[in-house]
Amino acid sequence: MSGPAQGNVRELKNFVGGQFVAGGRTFENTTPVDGTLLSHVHEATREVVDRAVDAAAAAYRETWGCMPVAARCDILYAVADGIDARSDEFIEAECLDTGKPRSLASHVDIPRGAANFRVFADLVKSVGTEAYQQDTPDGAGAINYSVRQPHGVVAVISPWNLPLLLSTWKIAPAMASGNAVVLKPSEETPTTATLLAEVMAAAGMPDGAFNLVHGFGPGSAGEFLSTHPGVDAITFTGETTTGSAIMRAAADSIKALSFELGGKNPAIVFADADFDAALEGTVRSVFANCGQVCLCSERVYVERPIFDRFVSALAERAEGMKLGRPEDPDTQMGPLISHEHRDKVTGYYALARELGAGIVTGGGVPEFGDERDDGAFVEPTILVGLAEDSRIQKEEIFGPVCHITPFDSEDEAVAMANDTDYGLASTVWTTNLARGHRVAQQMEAGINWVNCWFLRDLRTPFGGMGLSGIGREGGQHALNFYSEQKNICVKL
Ligand code: NAD
Ligand code: 6OD
Repeated sequence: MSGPAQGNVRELKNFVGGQFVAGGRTFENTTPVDGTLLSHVHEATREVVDRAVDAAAAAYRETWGCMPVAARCDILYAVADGIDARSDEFIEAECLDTGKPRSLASHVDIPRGAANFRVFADLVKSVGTEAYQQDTPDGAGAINYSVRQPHGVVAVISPWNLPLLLSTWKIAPAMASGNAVVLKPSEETPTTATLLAEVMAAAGMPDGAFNLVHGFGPGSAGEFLSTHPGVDAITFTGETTTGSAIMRAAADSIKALSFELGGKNPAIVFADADFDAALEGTVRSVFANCGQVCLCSERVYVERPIFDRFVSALAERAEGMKLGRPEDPDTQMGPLISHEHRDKVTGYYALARELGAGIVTGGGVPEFGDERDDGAFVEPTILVGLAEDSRIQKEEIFGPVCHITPFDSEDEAVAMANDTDYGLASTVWTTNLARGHRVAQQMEAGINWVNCWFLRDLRTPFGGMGLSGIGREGGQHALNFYSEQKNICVKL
């Protein structure tokens, strides 16, 4: 990590060609819990990004890209073990950078970071390709088969909400497939990415196979990387508008692109649902990680006979939610990622008020009377009464807030749920199994849950429709994206 700069304040450097290197200037990384300074981060200049891409290209050509698969996988397993061995450090760093409760980082973010490496190392060892026998006019026949080849240099550009989980979800399959990687983590959450670089080095990763550049988007490392002619593919997770900018930047050199973008996800609760399970699931799907999971439900549709009961039960749960510091074991919800993001979320609370929404609970900023008042906390909020075409129902807020709308028929619920330009995830709560299948299959979204939420099998296709993204990752789908398939036709 390049050692503490002063007191507990760290100095985070870029990792290029197996070495930690300084950038041009540094920027400050503070915690959203109370504004304390955590680190000075070295912003990668264009020259540092160039060196990272060159180092990755060399590792792809000379070491990592030509290593036998089993040897590559051994190193990836060592990376997973290295994360596990330093799990407490990773958890603490993720909690400080994001403000999320320790229980979340220790049960979800960090174990998934290690699991991502194991899952894709396992998978790549058994990956197959296709073969076809063909008749030819002369009767001799031909055989076609395909082989896989990595792209070369893959840029991974990742967001702040689940920093280690989401970056490793891309780094692991990219590297398992034989690509060298340059990671650009979010400027808001640079710490676990830097720890990962240390783990990579300790695991015996060849120099240059994994590189890390810190910085921002436009005019900084994000733009330098996405416009770089030496980058062959970009895998990006983040806002839809950023995805558009990256797509434009990558257009000139026709880079392969995989995008996991925003969402405005519906949850549909039928009157025949197991009420307690639907309530519990909706509490999670609306408020987990302070509503900052791309899969969170921001639009909840509840069948009219249970509407009032469900709204008051969800409000009661929101009002009882313990907001606090990550290390407090009672904490259920931390702050938002930053004051800037809080301004955006509270701006939507104000808009809801202006539009005449009923604010069932929340709608403001909590007061603690201690140092948390310098943090980016916001109240969990439930809205009702807005039209389906209002901005609140159309735009991604990315905070602990949902709007609840009543419905009278299955068709009406499906139509309202699908009335969005996004298409990432949906959730249906019902005890009628046929209805669960029927409704889930009608959802215009890449990931659809019935009677659960964020239950993941890493082999399944993951990705969004419409404004929510391009392509699918997960399991074989990820390995397909991270390699070029070449067909070979042999006349017999
Ligand atoms: P963001 O788009 O602001 O930033 C993501 C990354 O892109 C950061 O590293 C940022 O520095 C970089 N970046 C910004 N502008 C860039 C540019 N012009 N060129 C290159 N890089 C640039 O997203 P965020 O605020 O960090 O994350 C929240 C968003 O991510 C939400 O919209 C959320 O829905 C989405 N998200 C989607 C998924 C998914 O799987 N679909 C997962 C997590 C988050
Ligand atoms: O679980 C995953 O693999 C995944 N990509 C989750 C995305 C969460 C969005 O914030």
